[in-house]
Amino acid sequence: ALPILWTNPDEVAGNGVDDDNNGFVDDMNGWDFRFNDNDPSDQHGHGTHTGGTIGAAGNNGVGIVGVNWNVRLMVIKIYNAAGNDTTSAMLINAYNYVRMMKLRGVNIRVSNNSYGGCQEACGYDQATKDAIDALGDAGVLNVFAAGNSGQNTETTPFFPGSYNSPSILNVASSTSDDTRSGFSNYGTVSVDLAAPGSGVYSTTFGSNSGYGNMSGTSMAAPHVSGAAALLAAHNPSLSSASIKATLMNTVDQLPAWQSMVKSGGRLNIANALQNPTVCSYQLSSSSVTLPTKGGAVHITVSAPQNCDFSVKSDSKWISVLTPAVMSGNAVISLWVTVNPGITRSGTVRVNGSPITVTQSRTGIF
Ligand SMILES: [Ca+2]
Ligand SMILES: [Ca+2]
Ligand SMILES: [Ca+2]
Repeated sequence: ALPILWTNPDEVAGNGVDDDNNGFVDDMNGWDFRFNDNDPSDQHGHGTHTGGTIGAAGNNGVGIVGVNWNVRLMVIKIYNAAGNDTTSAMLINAYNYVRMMKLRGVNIRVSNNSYGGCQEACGYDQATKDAIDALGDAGVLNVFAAGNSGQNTETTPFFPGSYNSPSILNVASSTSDDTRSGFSNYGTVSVDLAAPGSGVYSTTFGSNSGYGNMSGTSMAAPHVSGAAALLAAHNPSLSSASIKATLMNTVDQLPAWQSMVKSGGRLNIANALQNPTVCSYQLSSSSVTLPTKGGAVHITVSAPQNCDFSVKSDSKWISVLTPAVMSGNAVISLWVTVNPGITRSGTVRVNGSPITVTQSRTGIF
């Protein structure tokens, strides 16, 4: 049956008043960021199909069931009836709305993002990435479709899925034979795992009782989103990093996927429910002191496999030499500039936790 929509508990429908004072009038089920109105109803069909895969209602003898058949879906519309004509600004507004609602207490655990490429995300866009990162920092796991160009995204990125963000889980499409769908993008760094995306049967647009097949990484991503929502319901204390790591660490390892995606395999939800990975990040040191001449600092991070974390410097004089996003056991390298003046201290944040870096003029020149 059709998915069950999330309903805004603090909004009164149709009274023309922004009852919950969140800046959006009568946002009962989400928002339409393409046409900027409170009716995000699908006019195309793509959203209805992916929504059904995530959460078509079950245990009622009607049609299909979603991966999580008790989930509630907040509907965010970003396309017109032809399934295009959106902009990065509309995407950013959508991410910001979801983040705001999460911070206001709505139990949003996962965003499903079955879209990408031109025109809304043609190339690398820092503002778009920052908005996704901010949504991730608020505690939302962002599941993306890896794209349908049949290309290696390490050499031909497909955004937003290809952004290097701890909160992004980027999904390729597999066939019923567990091989790569011919259209599916792949990449051993930027694509995380595979899920079924060829000939997926789900809810169709325009009827409350219609079902049909569609193919694409857009159909693979919602299998992973549904699995993430199921995992979050089964074990609410799992962080989004833990859910991401769990889904990657419990795939069925398959020869066809070994050199195609980071995890080397295809989603296995039963395995994920039974074998959670709980991400924690142990630092070899939480404070370091350097002499005036500065130099390199190396910090070891111990973390379970596929537990991703960001490394950010709060201070201009401390640069991060290693990548801004790392995973599992890793060594972070920092560079501290020469300081001829007074003693100073700054911070570098690993998964949000501070490392204090102090540079003292009493040190060795
Ligand atoms: Ca409102
Ligand atoms: Ca209202
Ligand atoms: Ca509308």
